[in-house]
Amino acid sequence: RYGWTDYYDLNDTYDYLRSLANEYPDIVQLYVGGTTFERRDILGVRLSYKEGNPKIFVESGIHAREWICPALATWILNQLLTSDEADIRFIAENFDWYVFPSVNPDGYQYSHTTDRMWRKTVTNGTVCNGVDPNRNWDDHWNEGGASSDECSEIYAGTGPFSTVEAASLSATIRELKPTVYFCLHSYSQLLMFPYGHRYETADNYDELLEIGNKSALALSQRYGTKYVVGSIIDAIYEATGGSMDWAKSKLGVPYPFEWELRDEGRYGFLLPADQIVPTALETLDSIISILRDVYAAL
Ligand code: 0X9
Ligand code: ZN
Repeated sequence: RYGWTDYYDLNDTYDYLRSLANEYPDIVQLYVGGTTFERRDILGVRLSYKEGNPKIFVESGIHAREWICPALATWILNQLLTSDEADIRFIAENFDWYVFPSVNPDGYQYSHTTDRMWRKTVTNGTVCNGVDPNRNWDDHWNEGGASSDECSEIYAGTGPFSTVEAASLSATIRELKPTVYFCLHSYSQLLMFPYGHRYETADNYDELLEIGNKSALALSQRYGTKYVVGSIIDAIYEATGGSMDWAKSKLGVPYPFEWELRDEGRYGFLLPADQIVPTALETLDSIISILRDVYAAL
């Protein structure tokens, strides 16, 4: 019943992960990445074909209303497990994948049941509900492009890692120490890398820009979809306390990339479900390009 011609809620998404772990027990295991305000698990899977691979962490759905992200994350898992294309076999078998389709599960469920345009976590705030989980990480926390106003869409929380979601997920990422960190967001068609602040540029900025430009070219070749490539602050805007900045600066993850997926605003967060598969196909082209370059550089 789960598929990619429609969007699915949290329970269906988690059931799909459980079905993969049942169907492919030697390759896929369930992996709890953290917990939430409403006591849900941040559920993901580990996918590994052999020992000793570099790790990829896929953080999807940190913003609740960006529904294309969980759909893309599960589509990628299905491809890694079932495709016989050489490029896909290569990335499946030469990396260990830790994929978390919805790292804001309370918010994702709330966006299905109550408010389709919900972005933040769910909390019982005194005045307003929720924290922007992509402003709550311990790197230049609340130093620009974030807000101390509980009612703001970019509310940073009461301090770095004040949310159980970011605190618990960051502990898992710290333990894993991935080589590659992918963030999935929508929308705007951007491919970004750190940083979202003006205090420094990434130590391997030139390499990330080159890999990113090649990747956006690969993405465009399927349907002509255009992506803008750059650091967060250059490509989109100043945004501090984001997960990818933390992964780069505090963990030293060498290859962090973040997609703002389709579209450019015609449908925005309400991207029609018939664009899930085309979006996924072109984004996988982009991912393959990055991972070919990363593999060559390691
Ligand atoms: O504002 C955001 O969090 C992201 N855009 S979105 O429309 N998906 O909300 C961009 C954030 C830039 N990324 C980081 N600061 N890591
Ligand atoms: Zn987002």
